[in-house]
Amino acid sequence: MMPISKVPFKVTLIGVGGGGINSVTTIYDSKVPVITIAIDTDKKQLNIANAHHTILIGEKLTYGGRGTGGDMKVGEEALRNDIDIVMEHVRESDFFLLINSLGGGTGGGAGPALIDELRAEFPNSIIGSVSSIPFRHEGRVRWENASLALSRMLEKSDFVLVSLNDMLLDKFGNLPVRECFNRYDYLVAEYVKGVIDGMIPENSVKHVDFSDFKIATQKTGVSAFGVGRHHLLNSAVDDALETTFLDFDPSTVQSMLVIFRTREMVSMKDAVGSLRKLNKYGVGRLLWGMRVVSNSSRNLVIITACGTKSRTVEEMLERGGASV
Ligand SMILES: Nc1nc2c(ncn2[C@@H]2O[C@H](COP(=O)(O)OP(=O)(O)OP(=O)(O)O)[C@@H](O)[C@H]2O)c(=O)[nH]1
Ligand SMILES: [Mg+2]
Repeated sequence: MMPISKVPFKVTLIGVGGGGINSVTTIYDSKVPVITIAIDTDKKQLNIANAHHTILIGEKLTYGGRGTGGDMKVGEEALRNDIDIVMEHVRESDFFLLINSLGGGTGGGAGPALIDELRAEFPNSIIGSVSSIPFRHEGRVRWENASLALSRMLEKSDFVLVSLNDMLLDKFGNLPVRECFNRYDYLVAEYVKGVIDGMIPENSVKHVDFSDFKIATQKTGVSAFGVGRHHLLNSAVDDALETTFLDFDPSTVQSMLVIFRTREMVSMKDAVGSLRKLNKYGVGRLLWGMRVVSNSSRNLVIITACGTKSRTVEEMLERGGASV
C-alpha cells in the first residue's frame, strides 16, 4: 500500500466516542494511508483503540475518564475544554473525515462540537463524517439525542454519510454482536481506502481529481455510501447499491462519486453500462475513477451519494430532537 507521504492530498480521519474509535482502529489496522486520531471521554475504551494519536478529553468532568454516561452536554464541554490538546494533534488537511455514533454523549456531543472547531480553524477544507444512528429499540431518549446530534452534525460539515444501525441488521443481523459491528467497520475501512485510491493518479486507468471531489461533496448534507463486491462487474454495481446503510431516495442524489476496482481491463462499453445503471434516476454530477488490480478475486465498486433525501433522516430532523 502507498505510504501516507505519497498521497497527493492530506486526509485526517478522526474517531469520536466508542463507535467512532472502533471504526478508526479497524482503519488504522488496515493500513489505510491516512492520519488517524481517536478521541474519547472513556479511558478504558481509548486504551484498546489503535490510531496514530489517541486523546482523552474531559478527564475532570468524567471522574478521571469514565465516559459521559450518555450526556451530550458533557461530551460537548469535554471537547471545548480540551480543544487545545486536540488541536495539537490536528494538522491542516485537505479532507477531514470524522467517524462517530450518535445517541451517546461523546460521539453525539463532542462530535458536532469538533466539526464546529475544525470549520473555524480550516475554512477551506472538506469536512465530512460517517455517522451511525442507534437502533430504534435503544429507547426514545437515545433516538432523540441522535436526532439532535445529527442536525448539529449537518450544520457545519460538507456532508454526513448516515448509517442506520437498523440496516446493519438486514445485512449482518445473524452474526454475533461484535462481529456485526466489525463487518461494518471493515466496510467503512474499505470505503475510505477505496475513495483515497480512486483519487491517486498512479495505478489508475482513470482517477478523480481531488478538486472535482471537493466540488461534488461541498455543502451537500445528507449522504450515503455503499461498497459492492462481486466477480461480475454488473453484480458488484448492484451489490454497492444494495449495501448502503441509508433508506435514501436515489432520484434525489445531487452528486455521485463512483470508484471501480476491477480484476481486469474493462471495456468502455461495460464501464459506461455500469454508470448508466448508477445514473438510472439522473444525478447532477457523476464522477468516476477506475483502477485495475489483476490479482484481486472480485471487482469492487464504491459509491458515495451526496446530497440526498432519506425517509428516516427527514423524520429525525422534523422532530428536531429533544435532549436529556
Ligand atoms: N456502528 C456502530 N455503532 C455502535 C458501535 N458501538 C456502539 N454503537 C452504537 O452507537 C451508539 C452510541 O454508543 P457509543 O458510540 O458507545 O457512545 P459514545 O459516543 O462513546 O458516548 P458515551 O459512551 O455515552 O459517552 C449506541 O447506541 C449504539 O447503537 C460500533 O462499534 N459501531
Ligand atoms: Mg462511550
